[in-house]
Amino acid sequence: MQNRLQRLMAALEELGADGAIFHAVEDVCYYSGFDNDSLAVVGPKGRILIANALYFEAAQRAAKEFEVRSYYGASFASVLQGAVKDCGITRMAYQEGKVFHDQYLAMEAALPGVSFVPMGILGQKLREVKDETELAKLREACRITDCCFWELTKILRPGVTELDAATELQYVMAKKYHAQLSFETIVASGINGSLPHAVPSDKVMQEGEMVTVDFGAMWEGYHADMTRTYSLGEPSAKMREIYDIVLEAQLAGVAALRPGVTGAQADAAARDLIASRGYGEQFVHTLGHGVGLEIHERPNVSYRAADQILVPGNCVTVEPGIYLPGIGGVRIEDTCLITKDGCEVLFEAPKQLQIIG
Ligand SMILES: [Mn+2]
Repeated sequence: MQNRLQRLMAALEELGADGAIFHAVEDVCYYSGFDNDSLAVVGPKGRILIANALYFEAAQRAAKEFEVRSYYGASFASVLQGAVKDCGITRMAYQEGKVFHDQYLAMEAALPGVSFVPMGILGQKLREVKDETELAKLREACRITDCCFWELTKILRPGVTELDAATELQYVMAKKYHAQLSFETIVASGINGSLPHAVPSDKVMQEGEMVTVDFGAMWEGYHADMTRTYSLGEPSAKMREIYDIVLEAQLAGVAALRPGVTGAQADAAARDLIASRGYGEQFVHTLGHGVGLEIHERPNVSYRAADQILVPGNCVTVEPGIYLPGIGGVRIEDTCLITKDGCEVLFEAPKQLQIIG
């Protein structure tokens, strides 16, 4: 935490601020260790967590580097005033993308004499490179997700609904692995596979269909993100064709990941391959995204990210897909860590087509 707070203070100085207030729970957690309803105020003279009274003691236990104050029995404005003053802040960076307009107006009214500096992407940028503590949690999230890949080979069956499969996976993840879901599981079978972010339905999975499952475990606040497409029995020739192309593109994307490469270059490695096989228009999203305390965070691995240079310690997904309305879809996704000279895929689950039954 000390190291994170030092990097923050240096970045704030560059921004022209002498302190900051964090509203986003991921950032509050990153600097304080506490991951619930609270605001983190950090300045040259102190660090104060303003917590809802319901979480006062929990915040004290978790946030060892912060003084915790509750606003129980006092006005929020007066507690905020006191905290900003005691932290010695006169030019306060704030998360303009995370604050509701009424919260901003209340801050402004409570803090006359304090100038407000929009933080931009500074908050997220400081979380782009994962430290060892974070990597241990990410690895555990990925290990559990790997186990769930095998659980899915038992859960997915012709005759089972998408919703039942998603519910079963969620139960196993909680009961057997004591993990939370990274996000709502996607189970998309047959023609539903053409919806990249399908919501599991009461559609019954059929023999001969492919099923795309996008899922992940969350461990101590850190998210894993995996997608595999399974086949219930022998797939059609068309689905087999697109599976093979997506797999080839996914491997090309992973192979492109190394320090110095831009998000756009990594994206192009997979996208160009899919386009060369005639399915460029059917790969409708970016190659991947950063993962960590948020399921989607920086760095971006996207055709739009020509200025995003990957460095060791970045943790990103590689997830090309092909989506054919009325036929189906395939997506294959790994969570990867950028290393000194390449990348490490944090999953061991196979990517060859798993034919179930
Ligand atoms: Mn993803």
